[in-house]
Amino acid sequence: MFRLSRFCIQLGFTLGLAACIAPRAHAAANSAKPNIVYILADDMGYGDVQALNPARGKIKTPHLDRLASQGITFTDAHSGSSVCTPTRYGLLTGRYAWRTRLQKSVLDGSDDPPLIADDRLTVPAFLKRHGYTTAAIGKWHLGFQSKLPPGAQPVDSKKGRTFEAGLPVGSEIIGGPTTRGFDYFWGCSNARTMSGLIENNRVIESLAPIKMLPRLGRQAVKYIADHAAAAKSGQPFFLYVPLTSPHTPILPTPDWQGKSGLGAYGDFTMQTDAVVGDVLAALDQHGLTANTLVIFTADNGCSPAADTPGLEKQGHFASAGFRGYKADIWEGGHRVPFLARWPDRIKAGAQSDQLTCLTDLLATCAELLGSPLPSTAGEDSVSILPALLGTTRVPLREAVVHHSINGIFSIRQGPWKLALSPGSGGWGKPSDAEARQSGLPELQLYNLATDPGEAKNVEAENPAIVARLNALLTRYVTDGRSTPGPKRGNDVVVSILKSGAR
Ligand SMILES: [Ca+2]
Repeated sequence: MFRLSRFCIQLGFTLGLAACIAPRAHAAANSAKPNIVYILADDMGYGDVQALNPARGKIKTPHLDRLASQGITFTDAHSGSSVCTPTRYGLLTGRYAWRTRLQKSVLDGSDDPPLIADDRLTVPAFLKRHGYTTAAIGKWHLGFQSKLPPGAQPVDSKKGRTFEAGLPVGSEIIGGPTTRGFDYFWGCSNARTMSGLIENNRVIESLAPIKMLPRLGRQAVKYIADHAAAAKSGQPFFLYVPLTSPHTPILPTPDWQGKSGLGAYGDFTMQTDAVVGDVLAALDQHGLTANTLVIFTADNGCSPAADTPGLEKQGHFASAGFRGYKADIWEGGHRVPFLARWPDRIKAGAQSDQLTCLTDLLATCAELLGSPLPSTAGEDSVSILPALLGTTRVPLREAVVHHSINGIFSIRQGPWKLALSPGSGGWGKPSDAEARQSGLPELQLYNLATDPGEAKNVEAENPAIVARLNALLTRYVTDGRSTPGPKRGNDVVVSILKSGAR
């Protein structure tokens, strides 16, 4: 639907068909701009949300369950990648991260040049153009560089810098979130190599990881309190909250330890749910709930670092029966919880099986504000607004491209999913090397409608489908975009087949 609208707009501008865009502009003008709160959990499986996995989920998530019951649940939503950095790039830019220099894995965490080019339109930059105040509170993990304060001595022998201990207080952050569309940033680089606690472009404190999650929650609540009055008098906010949990280090604070009865990961996930509850309570307290679009999702699936075999033995299946976990090309790597609530516009208790990708935020915001994107932005972004509002059940996306930690591609269209590797493409068993050793085919084709667990590879029986999906993926790569519009370049040469594949 939006592909058509977007085409319509482009056509409208080209041929002067004003009637083509009038209905959308009219619709946007009639509704107040909502605040947008986007909460991104780090390494949380589809099955970690109780409401999404009633049969095989054992972790209590009352606040996420409430969000689901008050809004819409998407059952076929995907992170752009099976790992952190590339998903975050796609979320904020509407472009698949495999079009950048990052062809696999993640950024190091500190002192990596920013992955988002300084002239690229981001979601917060777009929203700022439309009167929004913007903030990111949490884990950035999209690169920045740093300048140590005068007199500071590097202590890390590996890189000649101080990263393991955190950047010294007073260090300057260069190319960070406040240069990529955010008015305000409070948080850290990533969850593993702590950069120190950063406010805007300055390290303000060395960091004790165990305190990070509750502090992030308090900071998000404070932001809502500080901006409530302005929001009610016409200046909406966009608050992006990329949480550091339940990613490693899995460190629930003492008041949460033992709560789940499933070990540290269960406790930490419950604490994560409680932080979401605190944010929802702040919106209630300040009278902002009705006109705030809250989205909750995750940057990739549950990590094996959560001790997934141990959780499974206790009856908790973090991928809810989907195959694999974080890093893999299988569904457990990238099918994520996706809940959206906006009481003024979204029907409570709704469900949608729309195929969507986290890259879709930018185009969704564009349609929401009735303001078309330039052709140089959001090359892989499709508006899901009609699905959010329940005005269509027609598929909005032609297809979604998935990507694993090892840079393995997969493409999904309708029920069909083609993966260009013989194994997991990540950490799951069999790895691609192991799969090759045991003679498994170089390609995997699954029909997710009949085989959601990706148990039966049917590539040999369906050569026409394999060829069609391969051709579509190739076109998306070579066109530099997967949405209608002029061809664009990728930042590097993108190799569709990784080493060893045919
Ligand atoms: Ca992650």
